[in-house]
Amino acid sequence: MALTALLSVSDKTGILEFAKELHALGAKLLSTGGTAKLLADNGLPVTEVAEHTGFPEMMDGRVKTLHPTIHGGLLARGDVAEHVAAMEQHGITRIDILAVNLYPFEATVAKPGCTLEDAIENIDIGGPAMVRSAAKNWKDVTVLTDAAQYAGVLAELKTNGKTSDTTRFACSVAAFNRIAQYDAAISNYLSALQAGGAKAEYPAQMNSTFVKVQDLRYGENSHQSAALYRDLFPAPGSLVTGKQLQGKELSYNNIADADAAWECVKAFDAPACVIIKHANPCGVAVGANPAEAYSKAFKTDPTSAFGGIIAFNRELDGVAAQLVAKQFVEVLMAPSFSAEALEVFKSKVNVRLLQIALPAGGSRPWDQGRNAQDVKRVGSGLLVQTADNHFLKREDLKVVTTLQPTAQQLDDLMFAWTVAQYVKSNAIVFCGGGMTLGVGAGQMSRVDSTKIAAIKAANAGLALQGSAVASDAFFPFRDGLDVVADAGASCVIQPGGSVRDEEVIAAANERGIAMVFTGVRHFRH
Ligand code: 93A
Repeated sequence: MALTALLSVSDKTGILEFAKELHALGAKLLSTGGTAKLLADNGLPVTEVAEHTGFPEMMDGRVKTLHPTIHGGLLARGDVAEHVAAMEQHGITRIDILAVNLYPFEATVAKPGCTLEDAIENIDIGGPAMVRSAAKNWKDVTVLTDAAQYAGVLAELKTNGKTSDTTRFACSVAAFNRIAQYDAAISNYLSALQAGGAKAEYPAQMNSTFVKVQDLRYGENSHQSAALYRDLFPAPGSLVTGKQLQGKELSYNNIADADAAWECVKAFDAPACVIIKHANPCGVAVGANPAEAYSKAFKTDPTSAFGGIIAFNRELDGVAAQLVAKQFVEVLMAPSFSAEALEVFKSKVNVRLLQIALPAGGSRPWDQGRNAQDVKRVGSGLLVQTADNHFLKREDLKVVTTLQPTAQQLDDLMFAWTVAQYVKSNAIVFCGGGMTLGVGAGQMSRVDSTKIAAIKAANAGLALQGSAVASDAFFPFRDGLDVVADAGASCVIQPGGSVRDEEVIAAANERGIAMVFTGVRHFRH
């Protein structure tokens, strides 16, 4: 029996070609006003929904497809005699294929100056209703909500005359995902408006739809249950786009640490290696190749590196793999692994190898592969903010001391600042020669972070004499500056902006330190 396809799309991309192919397969085409016109103008035989239902489109198109002839055709089960009888009795034709994309609500409200009236008129009612009917009845109906699905469905129809259960179910899931996303956009827009208006330049409304990736064995601790969710449309280069090549199942803490490692390593142009323990970098370095970067990163804190999570922004080659294999590693991440590297870890079956493609254009296009928003749960609420995607350029630096930093010092300062962005506050990061020398993280006092960084450097046998130091936020008093000077720093990078900046600058001048201000801070809690 010939198929019936209902096509009703706002975005007409690819629909004409799709309709032509369906027609060639003998399908009967039904369509709403604008879509029907496009098909008819291109010589395709198409029946308007209004003609099919015997009911005109009305109320500015608000009522087009909301009719039992349409919904009966989408919802009737082929395997229930009563449904089939009802179709016959009421002259309802089964609709086998439904292609719908919705009124462009998201694009409309994203336009500057969009009025409430514009937004309301772009809330699609009939489209989602049809999509829901078809998606519910996925055993009988193939529902397409994205032009990217057209080709695959056509190929199946050509080969088998019908789509497979697997395809129809996948289409149904995609359809419900799209509706959830669409409804969330409407609800968020209207709620933000009610809450006093959304600031257009501050896109921090929650607008993500999440889908479950997997249950995890447990959460941060074994008495907590946990699961991983991902954005419906994950950013290229983000953690959840990764593929695990081998090893034990990733745990909750593995995933959290892997994310910290991946975000940090992506921030470097040169071959880099980041070692993470408990969400903080305990070694970061750049080098001529992954092996050199790893050797340097490991030197920062060999004790903490034990059982660490290690990320590279270059293919992990055999040489680097041999070095890494000498230590206990939980998770190893890279954009790719050479055959030799895979061979090295083949026998270490517990080591989790995670392959994640870098965003197109390499590691640095900052806006790629990063979250637009950060979300934190608070008692019965959510804190939402735009993510800390500020990346410093050299020309943004302001030298505030009499002593100017040398070119080498500037390199070290930029490196230290990049690392500090990924260290929990209060963050103090001593660096030199493209590697971390001492990292002080997560202390309630900046002075204590500094002392800890110095102790760790001493434990690792690393000298801080002549080092560059980054502080994620300003020094409120000169004591912090004195402590970094005592530790051996020769130059400092910090945001500035304290009421006592003058006192801190004077201290730097007195101690013979070159200091630059960034004008931005990187609290990370
Ligand atoms: O205004 S609606 O909510 N009422 C409807 O009954 C209805 N049926 C389909 N919007 C409705 N649609 C939508 O019209 C579809 O979701 C699609 O986005 C659009 C296609 O209209 P046209 O074919 O006239 O361009």
